[in-house]
Amino acid sequence: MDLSIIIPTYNEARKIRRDITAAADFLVAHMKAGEIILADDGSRDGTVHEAQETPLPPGVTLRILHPAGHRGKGFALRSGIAASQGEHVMFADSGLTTPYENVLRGLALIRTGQCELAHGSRMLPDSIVRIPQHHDRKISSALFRLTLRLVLPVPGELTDTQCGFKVYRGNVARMLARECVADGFLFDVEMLLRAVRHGYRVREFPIEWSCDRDSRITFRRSSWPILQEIFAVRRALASPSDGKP
Ligand SMILES: Nc1nc2c(ncn2[C@@H]2O[C@H](COP(=O)(O)OP(=O)(O)O)[C@@H](O)[C@H]2O)c(=O)[nH]1
Ligand SMILES: [Mg+2]
Repeated sequence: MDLSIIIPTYNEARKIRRDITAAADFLVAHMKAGEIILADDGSRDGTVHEAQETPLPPGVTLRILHPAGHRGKGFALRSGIAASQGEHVMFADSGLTTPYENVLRGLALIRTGQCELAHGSRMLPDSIVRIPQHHDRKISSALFRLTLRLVLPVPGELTDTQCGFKVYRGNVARMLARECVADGFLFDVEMLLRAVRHGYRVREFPIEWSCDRDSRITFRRSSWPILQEIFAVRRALASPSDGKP
């Protein structure tokens, strides 16, 4: 299995068919064998039903994880990574904000031994932003990045830790995800910090990106949980028992 594609979803019934079809087409065109894992999280709008009804080409498998209750994007991604079998594991937000082909650059970095984690970035000179974020979201993202860097040792050279398009060496991702504690949007930052701590290498690759303004994040409702999670990750990393089974 070359690649596992994980799509985290929370109430994405309107988009999920297009996501799955695009992911499956990509796997058929570029991989010998691949799987799609829907990491759902208690969606109540029929996301799972829509996913089950999406036709798949031969050779592509779709696994649907939908535990009872709602735990957050990070929890869903952790479950998706634990269930994955790919030599490489990627995740991509619902909504096709970045074409799947873009991951080939990240995979090339891993396959040529340049890194174990490859992050899509919207901020590199070769990145293409087709539809930019609204000003209010730009401001909240900038505040988030500033807070993150004040509280956690995020490597200074990384330009876009929050991009929802990342690919990992599969066995490394499965090991790191087992250690992670973040249930929410801090999950990929925690993966990154744990990777650095273990001596794994992280590289960025440029992506094409179109902002999807239909978001589950709102400044009013999401800021406080995200802030709490930043400190929860800091505490977990500082704990003497961290990483021990
Ligand atoms: N499983 C799960 N997925 C989530 C949750 N919140 C958001 N997502 C998914 O994560 C991806 C990015 O979320 P989105 O709200 O678009 O965030 P934004 O792109 O940063 O504005 C989408 O695929 C969402 O469906 C959640 O609580 N659980
Ligand atoms: Mg989005």
